[in-house]
Amino acid sequence: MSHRLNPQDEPVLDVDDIQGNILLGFNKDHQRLIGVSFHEMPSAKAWLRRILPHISSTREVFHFNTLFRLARSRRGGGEAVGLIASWFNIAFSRDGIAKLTSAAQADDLPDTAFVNGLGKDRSIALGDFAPLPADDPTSNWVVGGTGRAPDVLLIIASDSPAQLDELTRVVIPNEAVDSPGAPSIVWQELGETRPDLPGHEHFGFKDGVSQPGVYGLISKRPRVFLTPRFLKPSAAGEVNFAKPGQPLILPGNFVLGYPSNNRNDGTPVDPPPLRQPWFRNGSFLVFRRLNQNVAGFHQFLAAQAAILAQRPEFSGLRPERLGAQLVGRWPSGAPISRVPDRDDPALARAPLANNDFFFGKDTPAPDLLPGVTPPAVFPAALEGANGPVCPHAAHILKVNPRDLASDVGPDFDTLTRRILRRGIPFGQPLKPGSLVDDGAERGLHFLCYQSSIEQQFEFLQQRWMNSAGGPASGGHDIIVGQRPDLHREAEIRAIHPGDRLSEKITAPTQWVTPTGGGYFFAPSISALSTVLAADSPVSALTASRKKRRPAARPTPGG
Ligand code: N7H
Repeated sequence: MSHRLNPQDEPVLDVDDIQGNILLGFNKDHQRLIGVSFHEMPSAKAWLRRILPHISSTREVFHFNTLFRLARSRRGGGEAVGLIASWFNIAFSRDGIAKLTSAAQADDLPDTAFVNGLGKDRSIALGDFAPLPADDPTSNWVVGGTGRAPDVLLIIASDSPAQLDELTRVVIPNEAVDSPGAPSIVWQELGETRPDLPGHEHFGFKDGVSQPGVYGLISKRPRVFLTPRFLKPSAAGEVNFAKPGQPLILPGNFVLGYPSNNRNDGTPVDPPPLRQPWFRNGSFLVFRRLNQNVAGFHQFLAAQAAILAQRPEFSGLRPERLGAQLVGRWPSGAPISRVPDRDDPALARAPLANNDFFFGKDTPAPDLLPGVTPPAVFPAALEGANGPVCPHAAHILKVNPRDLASDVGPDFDTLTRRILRRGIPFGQPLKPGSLVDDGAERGLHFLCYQSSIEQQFEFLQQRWMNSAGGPASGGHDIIVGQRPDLHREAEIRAIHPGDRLSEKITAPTQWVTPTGGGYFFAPSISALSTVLAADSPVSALTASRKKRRPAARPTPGG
C-alpha cells in the first residue's frame, strides 16, 4: 500500500484559520520576536482582541507568495522590486494558555513537552550543557527557561525594516491604547538575514534549502495545492514527492486535526480526537535561541583540515571541504552527495536539483510532470554501490536520513520526524574570513512547527543529533548536537568518495550554545477569537463545539 493520496482525497486545509507562518513560512529578511507576559486577564484579552485582525493567515501568505513567484519569474528570476509584505503571528506557552482558559484546558493539549515547558528537565534531556550536573542549563538564558517562559511569543516579519517597525508598533501592548494592567514586553530581538550573504546562517552556509512538502488543498475547485507539484506520482509503496527531494507529508504531522502518516508504511492515519475542539488548526512551535561561536568553528576547520591534509588520503583537504562534510552541503547550499569535490553555486540555486539526492542509493533522473522545465544538467548523486559520499554524521543526514532506514524505522518513519523550520539569524556577521572572535553575540533564532514536539524536534535533537549511533552509525552531529559532557566526535570521509576511508574527528568544544527558548502553541485564528481572547471562554467554547466540522478523512490511494 502507498502513502500516496488520490488528488480527490486530499484534505482542504482551513487556510483562513491556520496561522500563515506554520505551513508556508513568512520567509522575510527581517523578523522580530517579542516575548510578552500577562498581568490582568481582562486587559490581556482586550489586547488580544485588538491585535487579532492583524494576524496573518495561510491564505494571505499563500497569495502573496504566489504573486511574488509570478513577478520574479516574469523578471527572469530577478528581484520583485516593490513587492513588500509584512506578517504577524502569535503563539502561547502552557502558562499563557492556562491563564486565558484554565490549567485543565492547557494541560489537555496533546504534547507532554509543551505541557511541561522548556525548563530545566527538558533542557537537560536535550543535552544542554551546565557547569555542574545539578545545575539548571537554562539559568543564564536571556529568554525563557525554568519558570520564566513568556506567556506569549509574537513573530513579526517584513521585507522592509520600516514596515516591520510600523507593524510592531501596532501589535505590541501599548499603555496609551490598551487598558490598565495590559501585558508587558519581557524580551525582544531582531532577526535579520545576513547583509553580506543573504539566506546564509552565521557559519556561512545557505539555510532553508530543504523543507518538506505538505499534502493539502487551498481550494478544491479549481484544485490548488498548498505545495506545488513538479513530479509524477511515485510507484506504489514508495514515498511520494512534490519536487525532487521534497516528500509530500500529510498535514496532521504539522497541524492538529488532520490525518498524519503511519510510521511503518506512510498510509494516512486519522487524527486522534482532540480534547478541546479549539485545538484544531493549531501547531506546536519550538523556539531555541542558539548562539554560534563562528570564529571557534572556523578555527577548528582550519586546524583540523591542516592536520588531516598531511595524510595522503586527505591530501589537499581545505577547511571549506571539511565544513561541507560536517554539514552535508557546501556554503552555497549545493549538496556534497552531488558535488563531493567542489562547491557549485548554480546547483545550489536550482530548486529542482538542489534537493535531488538520496543517501542510500544512486538518484534516478526525476520523472517530471509534462510542462515542467527540467533543471540544467548537474552531476548525479551516486550514493549507491560507490557510496556513501555524505558522512553519516553530517548535520543534514542526522536530521533527515531521507531514503536510508534509520535506527528506529523505514523511510516512512523519517517522514513523521520532519519539521517546518522558520529560523533566521540574529546579531551581526563576523567579518568574513576572520578567525578571531570579536566578542559580539550572534546566532540563530531556531523556530520550527510540528504536531508533536516530543516525536519531532526533541526526537531529532536527542535521539539523532546528540547520539553517535542514530539515524545511522557514524558519529554525533558535531555542529548542532548537544552533550552535557561536550564530547562529540564524527567520522568524516577521505577525499576520494567511494574509497571507504574515514577518519574520526573530535570536536574540542561546542560552537552552538542554547541561550534561550521555549515551547509554544500557535492556535487557530478562530480559537483566538472564540476562546482565548473571548471574555467568557466557557460559553465561547460551547459555541465553537456547535460549529465544529468533522476532520477530513482521506482514503489511501494509488
Ligand atoms: Fe539545521 N548549519 O549551518 O549547519 N541546518 N542548523 N537544525 N537543519 C540545515 O537544508 C544549522 C538546527 C535541520 O532536509 C542546513 O536548509 C545551524 C536544529 C533540518 O536535508 C544547514 C544550526 C535542528 C534541516 C543547517 C541548526 C535543525 C536542516 C542545510 C544552529 C532541529 C533540513 C540547509 C545554529 C532539531 C535537512 C537546508 C534536510 C538543515 C545548519 C540548527 C534541523 C546549513 C548552524 C536545532 C531538519
